[in-house]
Amino acid sequence: MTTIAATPYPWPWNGDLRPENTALIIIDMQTDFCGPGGYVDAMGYDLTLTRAPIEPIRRVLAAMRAGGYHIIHTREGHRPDLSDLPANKRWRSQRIGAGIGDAGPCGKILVRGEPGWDIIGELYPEPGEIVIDKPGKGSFCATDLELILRTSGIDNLVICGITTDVCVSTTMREANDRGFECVVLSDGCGATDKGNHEAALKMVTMQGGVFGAVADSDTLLAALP
Ligand code: C5J
Repeated sequence: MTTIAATPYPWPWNGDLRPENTALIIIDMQTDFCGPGGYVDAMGYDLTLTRAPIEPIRRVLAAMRAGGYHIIHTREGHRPDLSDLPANKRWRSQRIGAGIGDAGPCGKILVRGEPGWDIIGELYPEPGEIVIDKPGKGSFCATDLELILRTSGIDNLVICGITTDVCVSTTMREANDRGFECVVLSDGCGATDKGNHEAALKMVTMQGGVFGAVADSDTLLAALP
């Protein structure tokens, strides 16, 4: 029986924490969300907020790779012909001056295969690690993530990445509804707004852990079997 000292309960609920049944899922650590010239930069947000989790994730990724845990990366992005880009999503991004599919300093914003869409070098997937390409905020929508998790016998998800209040939160909620046991790393995620980051983490812990639990990366690393 192994648990980590998470809030609001020792995680996972049943103490069954093993490399075989546990995955680290790193959400959207792409240049478009945390690099100069990318989508978040074009919208005018402070990149230090979305870059803050890089180092904590790097340490957790190294430890979980070494421990033989499942490693899953996600990328938000659209087909080059934009056939999977809803018109309202495109319109809203254009309104804020960062049109998805439009040319920018890192190539076409949030388009698969473009430099800005790629995962940052510090956290780049190793050969054999699962990479999920998703057109939306949640990692389960229009992807094969659930099939992969069930086929691999994964019950527990350690979730990190960006942004806390959007793709991390949506993915955690989707996973929780499907019966997966989730913990989100408080210093392993970040948002374009500090208040939203804090609120999104707080929401996880209400109602006894309505979406799972919250822990920081040092606490996870200290307890990881
Ligand atoms: C956003 C994300 N914020 N990865 N995507 O549009 O959170």
